[in-house]
Amino acid sequence: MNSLSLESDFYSFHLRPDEGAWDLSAAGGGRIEHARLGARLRTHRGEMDWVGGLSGAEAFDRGKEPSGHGAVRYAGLRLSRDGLEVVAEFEACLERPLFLWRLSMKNVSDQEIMLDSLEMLQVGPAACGGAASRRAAEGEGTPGTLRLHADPGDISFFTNGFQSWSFAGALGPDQHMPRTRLGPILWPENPATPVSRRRGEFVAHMFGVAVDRAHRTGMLFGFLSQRATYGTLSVRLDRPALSLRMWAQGDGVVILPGQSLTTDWACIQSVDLDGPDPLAAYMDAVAAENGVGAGVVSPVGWCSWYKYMKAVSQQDVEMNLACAAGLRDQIPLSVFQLDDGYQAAQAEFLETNDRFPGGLKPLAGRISDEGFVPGLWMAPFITAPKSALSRHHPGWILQGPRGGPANAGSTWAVLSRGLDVTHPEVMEHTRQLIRTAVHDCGFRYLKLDFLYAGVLEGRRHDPTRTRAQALDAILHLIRDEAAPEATLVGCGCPMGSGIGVFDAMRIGTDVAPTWHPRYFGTELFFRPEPTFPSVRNVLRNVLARMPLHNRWWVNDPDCILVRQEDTRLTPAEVQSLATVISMSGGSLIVSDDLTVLSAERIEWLGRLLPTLEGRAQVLDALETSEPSEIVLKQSGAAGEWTLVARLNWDDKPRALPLDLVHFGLRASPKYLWADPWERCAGLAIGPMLYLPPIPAHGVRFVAVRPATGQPAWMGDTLHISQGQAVKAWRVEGSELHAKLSIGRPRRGEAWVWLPGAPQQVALDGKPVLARAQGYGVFALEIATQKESELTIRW
Ligand code: 9PG
Repeated sequence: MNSLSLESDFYSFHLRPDEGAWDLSAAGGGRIEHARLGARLRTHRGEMDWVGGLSGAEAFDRGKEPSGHGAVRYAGLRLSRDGLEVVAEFEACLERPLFLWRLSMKNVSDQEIMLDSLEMLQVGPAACGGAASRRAAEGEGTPGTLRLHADPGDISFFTNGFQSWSFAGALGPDQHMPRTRLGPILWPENPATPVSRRRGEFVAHMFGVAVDRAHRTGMLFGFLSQRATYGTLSVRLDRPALSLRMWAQGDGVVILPGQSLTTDWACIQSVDLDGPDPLAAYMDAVAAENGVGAGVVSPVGWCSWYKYMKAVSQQDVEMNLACAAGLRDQIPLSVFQLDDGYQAAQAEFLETNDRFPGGLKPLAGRISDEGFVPGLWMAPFITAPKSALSRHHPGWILQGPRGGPANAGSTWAVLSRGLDVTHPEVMEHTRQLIRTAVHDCGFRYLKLDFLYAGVLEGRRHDPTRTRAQALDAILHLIRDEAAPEATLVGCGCPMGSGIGVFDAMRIGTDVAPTWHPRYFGTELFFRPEPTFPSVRNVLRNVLARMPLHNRWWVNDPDCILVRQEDTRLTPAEVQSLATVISMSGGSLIVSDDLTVLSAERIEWLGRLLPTLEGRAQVLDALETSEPSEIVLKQSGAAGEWTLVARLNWDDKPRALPLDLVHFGLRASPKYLWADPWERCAGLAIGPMLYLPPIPAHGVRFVAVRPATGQPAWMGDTLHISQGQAVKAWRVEGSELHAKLSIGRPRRGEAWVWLPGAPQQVALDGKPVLARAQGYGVFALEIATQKESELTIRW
């Protein structure tokens, strides 16, 4: 057979088995030529790589068939040789712009085979590390080419980081892959992935997107799941052709005679950079592939960590609990979560220290009695060298590849250890931990942290399981034990392993009361750290990983800090954090001492509740690591409007006009806008909105709608949505009747546009002062009840 082809409206794919090379052209303009497959394997006798050749393979073609991703055209090849059976399968989705493939290796010999990597795609001169480059170096065949456009323009690459805290964002050819300067002291990223120090050379985990900024097009390369192996990409941004290697990490696992390993599906998706939701096809396919259910509503609550850290006491929790109960009408929180610091000793998550004399179960009871959901932090897969667990169960500690315990990073000033999560006793121990916390103590919200410690490189009790399989098994055990009623939040978690397991997932590093990273009073050394606690690093990841929200899980952006003292954050920085967290639609967890919050900051927090539905679009997320253009459409009784935010990442104020058509508004001669942080509103002529300069690290956040000459609700300080408080809106002649409610009483300012000067404005029958702002805009001071009636006559 000399070629195998698959066609869809989106792709045309040709594989030449004899050369072991394939081509793919996308209707979007992207083109891959002469890409290679391969595998790196060993036996105890030496290497036995497969360099992708498939000559003599038996073809099997099931034609067109249904799949979890709509109808597909399917074809595959099977080849047996040298004790190995290789299966390569390909699927062109007919209803969505996805092309899928996977590889399977079966050991048909009588000896153990060790798998180092499965090479899904190698193209370009620098598809480093793989069999193809070695083969190319030996003069065999061409290295292949990858082009996003016939006439390549300005290129960037979006990289997804390995775990919750890892960097995510777009980088250009002149940039370096962000990396820590703290070496092995910091928690490891995917320890099996080499990171280049060259400019324009990047790695990505699970997925990455190569983008041609000039031609507004791109291609996503990724894996639909991470259940079999961790899937990794490395890329070099050269023009005109890029180099890309996409591989499944085999971790050196043993494939026993008769056993096989099949990769997760690899995937290509064409990307229209100016489309409304450029990565939607991939993001939805991942959710479907991992069986993600209906999902939970975004958790709203309080967490002890960013105020009290390890010194937290029962009294701190109880004081905040009483305060939260008292403030319920202003800030209706639901979850009350105790973080790290309560434990009697390292890795003993059910025994409390003397700052918690009452113990965990009574505390959960108190929280419940006050009407909140009790939440607890635990880090089940990490421990300290001297912990009781390490001493009593040395066999539970994961051994590194070169002997000695594997390093889980220097957390809390000790070189911590990871557990061997394939060990049956570790699994049973974990099951007991979850059972006790949820079913015995009554914690219905668990934040499970430092989960990467379960996938360190090392020699496992079960050598036939990849790191991805090991984590997958224990996370599903946790999910099953916790039962569906408990909300599970992943943290420090390899991202792909959490899909279909966690209700919410931390998608960035820790927040801190500082914009730039800072440690021991110094910013100098720590400022460039890409994953060190700081608002800057949090915002970057929240914006980069926005498309995951409400598909894979609820995004947890990490806590919001609104405190006015004991912080280095300026009011503008707090507003940036509040605006981005809020527009993300993800979890909203405050981590301040509620008893000392000023009235102003309580009012700010109150605006954010309930959380916004949907997910914002970040227009420049695939083009820069400091994205600054955020849009979230709204509709309701008040009509249709758009929330637009523009961030200023600079250390000094900047005037940044907003081009409303660029932000997705329809062209209109006039627009109405309202800026609730600045408490002002107005009418703009033409689509360019010129507002005062944005402070350093601040945000310009406006609600905008085309002006139609009809009475309009423009925005308010009642709720961040700028209009969801309006439950009914009826205009009769020169009278307006509106129902206002956010489910609780609230005081604030609102802006309306009226066709004439108001003769009478009343809320629940009481007169309201309307201040003219010019051009038909009026500001109203209002205090709504749980439900209120606004009438205006002009
Ligand atoms: C509790 C915290 C909070 C926080 C988590 C996680 O490398 N380190 O020393 C290190 C310490 C803390 C940390 C991450 C790394 O933060 O993200 O929300 O729960 O643990 O210890």
